[in-house]
Amino acid sequence: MGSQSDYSVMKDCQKILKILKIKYQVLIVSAHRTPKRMFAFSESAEKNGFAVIIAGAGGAAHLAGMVASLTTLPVLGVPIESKKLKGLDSLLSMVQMPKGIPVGCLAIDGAFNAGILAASIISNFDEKVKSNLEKWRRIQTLSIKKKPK
Ligand code: RP5
Repeated sequence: MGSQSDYSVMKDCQKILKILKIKYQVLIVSAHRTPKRMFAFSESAEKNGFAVIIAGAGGAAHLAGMVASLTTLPVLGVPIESKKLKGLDSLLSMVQMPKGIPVGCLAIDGAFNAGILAASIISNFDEKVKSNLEKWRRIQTLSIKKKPK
């Protein structure tokens, strides 16, 4: 994520990754405040065993796009709600990536879904994660009542 201030939202992602037993790292990597850290992380991510990168950032949220430009790993972007524009700035910065370098953009503050989507991608080659995800989805379905209280 781009800042410590994104963590309250990105914790949701951590929550589902833990439930689905997916190994992860949580880091602050800012495209503009720590550009060298962003380069080093992105360029070595594949070699370091990452399968998916989830980038949460707000405002002029260029983190996901910049990371995506430095790796061919799938990059999922979580636009974080901003104070001034309620996250519309973050959303448009991420979703409007120019042709050639895609970012899979989630909803504003959609950190939980980013984790689920990462699990779906990982499920393509990891049977254990696939079965954890399927189980979690079954439980979710069963938890939905037929009638409201
Ligand atoms: C972005 O600027 C971060 O991703 C964060 O959402 C936003 C504000 O950062 P702080 O000023 O709270 O550190 O880089």
